[in-house]
Amino acid sequence: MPDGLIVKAFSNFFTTEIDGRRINLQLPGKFRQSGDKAYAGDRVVVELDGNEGIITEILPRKSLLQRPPIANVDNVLIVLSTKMPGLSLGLLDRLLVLIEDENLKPIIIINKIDLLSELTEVNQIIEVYRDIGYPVICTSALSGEGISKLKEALSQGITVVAGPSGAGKSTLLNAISPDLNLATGAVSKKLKAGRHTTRNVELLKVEGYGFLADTPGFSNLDITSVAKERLGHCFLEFRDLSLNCRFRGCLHKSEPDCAIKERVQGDIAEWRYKNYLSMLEEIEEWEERRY
Ligand SMILES: Nc1nc2c(ncn2[C@@H]2O[C@H](COP(=O)(O)OP(=O)(O)O)[C@@H](O)[C@H]2O)c(=O)[nH]1
Ligand SMILES: [Mg+2]
Ligand SMILES: [Zn+2]
Repeated sequence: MPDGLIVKAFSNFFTTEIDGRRINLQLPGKFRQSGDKAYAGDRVVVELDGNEGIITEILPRKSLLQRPPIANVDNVLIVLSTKMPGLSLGLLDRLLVLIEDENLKPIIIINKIDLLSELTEVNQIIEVYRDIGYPVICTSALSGEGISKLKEALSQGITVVAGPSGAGKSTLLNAISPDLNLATGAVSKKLKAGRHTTRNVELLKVEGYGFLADTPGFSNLDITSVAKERLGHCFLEFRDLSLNCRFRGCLHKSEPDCAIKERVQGDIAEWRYKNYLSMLEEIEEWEERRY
């Protein structure tokens, strides 16, 4: 039996790509009864009968992103812009926490660099994230600057694009592959409003780069699903340092001899620590209300 990749999930219908062909399949009731679901990004074994068929097996998945629901994501592109909307480090750090919590590998893109008279305005920020270990690429979807670097950084597989509305996600994807012809600007806002109401996901095939999901991606930036003990782990530069905290399970807040607090402004950027504290507070408040 052939296997295929689900590229589109719409209620119980799954558009599946099998040897370059697209076939609409349904998930038999026995899966639903056992609570197994299928998602865009899943590899499935199918039983074909002409142009129809059924899914007989969902192959083991490496990962499952919750919002948007996509299985087996290989890359996450975080697209921010220098201006319109301005660079929000709070949003960036939140996205990074969600991505680290899912054990995914992000690429940070700072788009609209054509709107800066000098790159020095963002250089310090870029250095901080590069030192942590994140790839950062500066682009202008308008002038084409950085697009070839971005293409090089994209590996095969499934790529999800995240970031605030208006940062240039769709314009960048069009620059990578003009065939995509995605709606940009004001037009896309209307489309998005419609799309938000559904949980349908579509993976777009990009010749040479696998599949891209241009969803409102991580539009719900709720971090309360992250356990407070795990939050520090989602700040990569805290990981090794926190071994030197006096207490195991130190939350780096008010504990004595905290190695993280000691390094703020040194190895740790002040805004990263502040963003950590405000997320921690949010998680603690949510946990208190819950119990
Ligand atoms: N100046 C400038 N404008 C851009 C750039 N990339 C996108 N835009 C504009 O920003 C607006 C929003 O872009 P869009 O791709 O729809 O953003 P999305 O909501 O993230 O998908 C559009 O009017 C684009 O033309 C860029 O690199 N430089
Ligand atoms: Mg868009
Ligand atoms: Zn500590």
